[in-house]
Amino acid sequence: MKDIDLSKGGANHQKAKGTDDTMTTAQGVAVADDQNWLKAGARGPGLLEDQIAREKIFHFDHERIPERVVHARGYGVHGHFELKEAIPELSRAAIFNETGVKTPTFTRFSTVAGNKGSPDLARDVRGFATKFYTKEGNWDLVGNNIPVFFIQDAIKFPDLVHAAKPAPDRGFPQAQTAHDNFWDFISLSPEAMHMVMWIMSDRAIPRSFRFMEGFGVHTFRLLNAKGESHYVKFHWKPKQGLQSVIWNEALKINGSDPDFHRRDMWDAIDAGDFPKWDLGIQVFDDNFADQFEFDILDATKIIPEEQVPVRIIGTLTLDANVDNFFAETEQVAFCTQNVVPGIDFTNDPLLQGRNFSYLDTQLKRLGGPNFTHIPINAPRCPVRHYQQDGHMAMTNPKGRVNYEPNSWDHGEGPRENPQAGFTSFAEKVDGVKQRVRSEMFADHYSQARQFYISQTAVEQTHMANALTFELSKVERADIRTRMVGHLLNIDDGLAQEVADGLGLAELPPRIEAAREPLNDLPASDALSILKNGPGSFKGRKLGIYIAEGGDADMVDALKEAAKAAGGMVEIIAPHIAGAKLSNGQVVAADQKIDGGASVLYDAVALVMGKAAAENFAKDKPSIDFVNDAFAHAKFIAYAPDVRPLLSGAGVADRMDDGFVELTGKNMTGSFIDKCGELRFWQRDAVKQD
Ligand code: HDE
Repeated sequence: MKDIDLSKGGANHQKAKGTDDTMTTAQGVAVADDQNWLKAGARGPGLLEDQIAREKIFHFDHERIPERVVHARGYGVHGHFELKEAIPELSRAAIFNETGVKTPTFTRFSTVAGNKGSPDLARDVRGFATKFYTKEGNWDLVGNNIPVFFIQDAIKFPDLVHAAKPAPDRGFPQAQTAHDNFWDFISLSPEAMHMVMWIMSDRAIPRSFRFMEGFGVHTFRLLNAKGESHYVKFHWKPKQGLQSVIWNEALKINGSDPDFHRRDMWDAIDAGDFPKWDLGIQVFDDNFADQFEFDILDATKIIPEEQVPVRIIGTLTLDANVDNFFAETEQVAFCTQNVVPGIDFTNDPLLQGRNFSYLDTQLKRLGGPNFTHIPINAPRCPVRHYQQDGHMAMTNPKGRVNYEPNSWDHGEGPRENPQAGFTSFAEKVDGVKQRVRSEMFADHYSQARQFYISQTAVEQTHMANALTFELSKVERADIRTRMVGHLLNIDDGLAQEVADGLGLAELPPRIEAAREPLNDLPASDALSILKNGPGSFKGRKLGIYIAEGGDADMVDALKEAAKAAGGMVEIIAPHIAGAKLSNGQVVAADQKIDGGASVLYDAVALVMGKAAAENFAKDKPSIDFVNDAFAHAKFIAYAPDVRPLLSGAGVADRMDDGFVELTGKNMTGSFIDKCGELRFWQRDAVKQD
């Protein structure tokens, strides 16, 4: 048979040059041919004997582990935590006492409802879980970007998650709550109403993981060296400021770049723009707990920052992307039960259930009890015990002894240490064994209302729109009206707006509240995103749409101004090869116009020659680019020659102060300054009929 050279036509079967680059099997045996299964003749059947091919296929077949039952879609990054202020009076944990020490961390951000491959901009809670590899063992702070939760007792979690996830018969909808089952469950669970306000707010569609807060949610305890306890709530405050997108934008981002959040994080870290969060603590005692309006064990309630200020004690910096997504992000195993001496649990019934669930889930996902041997989960401090064996054991002890007490190791093996060891708070507990919830948990509306009245008018409008959108996807009218009945306990105006949005002829009856809501809780500025924006363009992205004949100096000036403000720039052009500008130079593009939708940028600039602008005035992707930027209240800078495109997009006679005409290079600085406000909200607030 003729020997055909397969390397022709692109096939590149490069041969090893020496032993170092020789491919081997998993058993270390050198591979001679990685292209062809062993066959009986060139056109004959494959032979079962081919141990090399079978090993390769066998391993491939087992590449997947079960995805997380919730929070499947996630993105992990390495970093470190540095304590700024020691708190020995509150906690004996080393991580809270050694200032200046950099404790390594791994943080995984996630959505909750969607599968592993679902889009990043689903309306959803975001997980914010951090593993601190402290010198006293691993501490996992497994929180969310919303400080409250849907339910009060862990026994309801499977119902909540079943209702939110795809219906069991049809297997959809994916990664969204806009469907009957979710709102059916919610409308029958008044305890969810506070959380509902948060997920219907723009908190559930963050612009980036970098621009959102994090919360430990539950009340935990801090224990000092004397064993004294203080209650604590943990907060992550992003140094980057808060920012979210608009719902219509989220829908389009999911199509334009379903990996928007993970790409954003990867790019920022890759560019050396390391995101940082301050760790804050709200600390209080039994006296406060006794006089607080709600039960501090109830995870559907916050403690307003005005009542207990957040004290900043340290900073988390995320500074390294993973080397391998599977090994790190997929295999990381967070457990709420992972605490170190000096941190302890409370009787929050949600936290208590979680302490069971996470360990159990890791056993299923990682296949055995030795998941702490996987590098991403392994503590970075000495580990000494007599646990042994099991699937994939990597660190079995040497020698004869595997129990204690024993007479073999002369007292040198691992032994308990009452001083250094973990001790629980000596809380007095007594009670009647029963399935109940504390009566104090029964107020479901007061803080929902407090959240709503703390928002700006723009944010309130977004909430009403979100509720209307979601409930309009609900087929059953009784579920829709039941939800409006709940809203009447929160805010009459909101209920009316949603009822109007749904086209209800009249308001339904108010749902009877288990406990009369308090209508006088004051507004809290900390609850609004817009009141906590960054005031700068740092870490944000400008999209410059260029085309033939555009002013080259202007493009450079825009780039410089954005970079000077700490922002990033992408060039969009009619072709990926770029566009020839006024100086005859071709500037390469990062995106072709139909792949670089304006939803991917925080602000946009348009720089092209007149002929090009006239040409693209009829081009659908170009029109969408302008229209979306306009509709999403973005700041838009344009060279005077670009007016024909603005006319073609129908915005030329609707230009407002969110537009900046680039009449000279000096305009670029003031444009980027404006962009620091992130959006021109006056445009968004205009109600369209
Ligand atoms: Fe989770 N949750 N959860 N959860 N959760 C999981 O653990 C669970 C809850 C949170 O990036 C699972 O490893 C129960 C609240 C995050 O890997 C599972 C209850 C909060 C992550 C589980 C809750 C969270 C999870 C699935 C009700 C915010 C992702 C995979 C009592 C404070 C961690 C896994 C990561 C993951 C159970 C409620 C946050 C099944 C039973 C409240 C950030 O164990």
